[in-house]
Amino acid sequence: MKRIAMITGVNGQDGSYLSEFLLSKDYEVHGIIRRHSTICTQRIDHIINNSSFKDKFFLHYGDLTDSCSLAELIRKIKPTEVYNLAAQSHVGISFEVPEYTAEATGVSTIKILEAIRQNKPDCRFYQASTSELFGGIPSTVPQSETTPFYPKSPYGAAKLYSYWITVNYREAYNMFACNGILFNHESPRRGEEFVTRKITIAVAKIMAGKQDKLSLGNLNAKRDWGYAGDYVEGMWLMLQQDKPDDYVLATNETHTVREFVEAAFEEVGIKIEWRGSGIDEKGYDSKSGKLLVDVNPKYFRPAEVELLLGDPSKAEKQLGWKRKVKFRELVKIMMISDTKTITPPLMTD
Ligand code: NAP
Ligand code: G4F
Repeated sequence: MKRIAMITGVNGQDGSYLSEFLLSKDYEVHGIIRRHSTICTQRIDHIINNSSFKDKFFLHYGDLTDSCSLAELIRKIKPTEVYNLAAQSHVGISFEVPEYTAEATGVSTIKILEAIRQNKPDCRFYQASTSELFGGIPSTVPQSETTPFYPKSPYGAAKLYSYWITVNYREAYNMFACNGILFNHESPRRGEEFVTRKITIAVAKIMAGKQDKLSLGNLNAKRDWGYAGDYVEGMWLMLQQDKPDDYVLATNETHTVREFVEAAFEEVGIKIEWRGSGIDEKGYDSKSGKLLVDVNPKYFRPAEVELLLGDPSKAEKQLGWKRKVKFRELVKIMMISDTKTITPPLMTD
């Protein structure tokens, strides 16, 4: 049978890695992009411009908030698998655009599920669920498929709806619908407003003399950070099983934002010495004494998820999935990439 995947959010971080992965498995891949006033396909340009994918990789305009376009796309493409990755995916920004986040990250999921149910009910469906669902109960770690949910943001609340409507369509209509409850995963393609990429870009710019210091919010937050390239394989594995189910993908390791900062600076030979506490905490170059990191309350969130640490044992056992890239290697990959892109200014007379 011809394998046809439809990916919403194809030009996001995960969409770009998933496209590469599925094309390597000989899928026909249909990516959904929304219209921008400028072209925003940087993460998939290498696929678009690769002539060997000319008859295998297709882009279509669509929008998560527009059920007409989603239904028409399902009718036209007739996918065998749909990966619903598109979302307003920034937790901090979801406090600023809460209603839009509810539409794009929550309600949109039923539009896709209905479009599948009515037009291609045998199509398998992957929903990009998230560790943000666990949010507010830090005592329950490590978090697994059986940990109670307690979202702490408009983003988390919207994803909670998407999680349950996916379970509901599986149970009510016998659809092959799965939730991947993914913990944070990063890469050189990570959006620049997420903390890891913000850090690696800043360190590269500081080293190139293009930025003075890095300003951050909560340095104590702990995240279970993995590599996006590893996680897209897990998404695909979920849709290859005999029965649909929900799975956590995580590394089972957690690190503070402060540790990520230290690791990124270590990659360029700088040891950070911390002084002060709370909003007065500052990070200095231990050799030169130069101020490199400070705290700016504007990056604090109205409510914060303090601790995420995932238990991926179900996925490891049932899917045979295992993350390959470890924390320090991830920081290194991101630092190498950003250091290459951000070059020092040219010397002039
Ligand atoms: P991302 O880089 O922010 O990509 C999100 C994609 O969604 C972008 O391509 C974006 O398009 C698209 N999108 C947003 N609003 C849309 C709309 N109204 N209509 C159509 N497309 C729209 O996110 P990611 O890191 O790849 O994450 C993929 C999914 O996994 C998201 O649903 C995210 O919430 C979830 N997730 C991510 C993580 C993580 O750590 N990365 C962990 C758990 C769950 P534009 O490029 O046009 O903006
Ligand atoms: O990188 P972040 O913005 O990611 P966050 O909030 O954990 O969300 C990401 O992972 C979720 C999975 O758990 C996904 F569902 C979601 O789509 C997204 O991909 O922030 C990480 C931590 C937070 O505690 C934040 O408060 O870093 C803290 N932080 C400290 N200073 C900062 C900053 N975050 C950002 N973005 N920018 C800062 O300056």
